[in-house]
Amino acid sequence: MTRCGTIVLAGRPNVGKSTLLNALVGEHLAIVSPKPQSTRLPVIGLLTKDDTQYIFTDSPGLLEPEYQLHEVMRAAALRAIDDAEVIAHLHPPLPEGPFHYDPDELATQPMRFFAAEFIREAAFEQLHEELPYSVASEIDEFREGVEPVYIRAVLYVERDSQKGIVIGEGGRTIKALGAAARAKIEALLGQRVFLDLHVKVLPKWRRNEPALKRLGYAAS
Ligand SMILES: Nc1nc2c(ncn2[C@@H]2O[C@H](COP(=O)(O)OP(=O)(O)O)[C@@H](O)[C@H]2O)c(=O)[nH]1
Ligand SMILES: [Mg+2]
Repeated sequence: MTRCGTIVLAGRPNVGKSTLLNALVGEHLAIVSPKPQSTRLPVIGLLTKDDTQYIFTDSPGLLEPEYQLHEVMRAAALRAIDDAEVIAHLHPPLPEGPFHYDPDELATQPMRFFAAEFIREAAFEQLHEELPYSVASEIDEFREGVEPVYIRAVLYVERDSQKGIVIGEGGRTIKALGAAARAKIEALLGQRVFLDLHVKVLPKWRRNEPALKRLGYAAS
């Protein structure tokens, strides 16, 4: 059995589509230029490896047409995109400029955010069906400079019946969930944590705009 498919190389002018086509087939087929709009018609390069045949299609850059030739180039590019099984969308290189963050930094959001997220991650691991989707978490207090770090958090559910399930028999479920969340927070923080986790009902918070806002899910 053999496999065969078309991969179109698409994107804005001058992002290196033709250069990539040539590199993929190992031959200079498509013209390359530092000046944009050098490719006017699709150029097909074939690569057959074992039982697989790749039909690479170089395409004119997607631009706002200014004259008739541009219209033809754009139409040819769109047709090639339409015909392909795979679209390789080439982007311009991410912009030149100074780093925004210290090279040693790993994340940009505060520890409180990750603490709340890891409580939800534990909920996704340990609760089932609709329940993880009804869970939200909020950090009420995050006290650093103490050993262990003290975190008081609330795990919200939408209904009383859900609260019962999350707490579990004799508090077993919330205890296991809290222990898992604490381990995740400790791993990122690199410090021991006391996680004081409470379960509360915030009725239908998923459909309630003020509640969504308060939980940090504001649309804007
Ligand atoms: N620095 C750098 N230049 C590239 C790369 N790929 C293409 N170029 C250059 O970018 C310019 C435009 O390349 P071209 O393949 O004609 O782009 P196309 O318009 O998307 O087909 C040419 O001067 C290439 O030599 C790359 O990976 N790195
Ligand atoms: Mg080109």
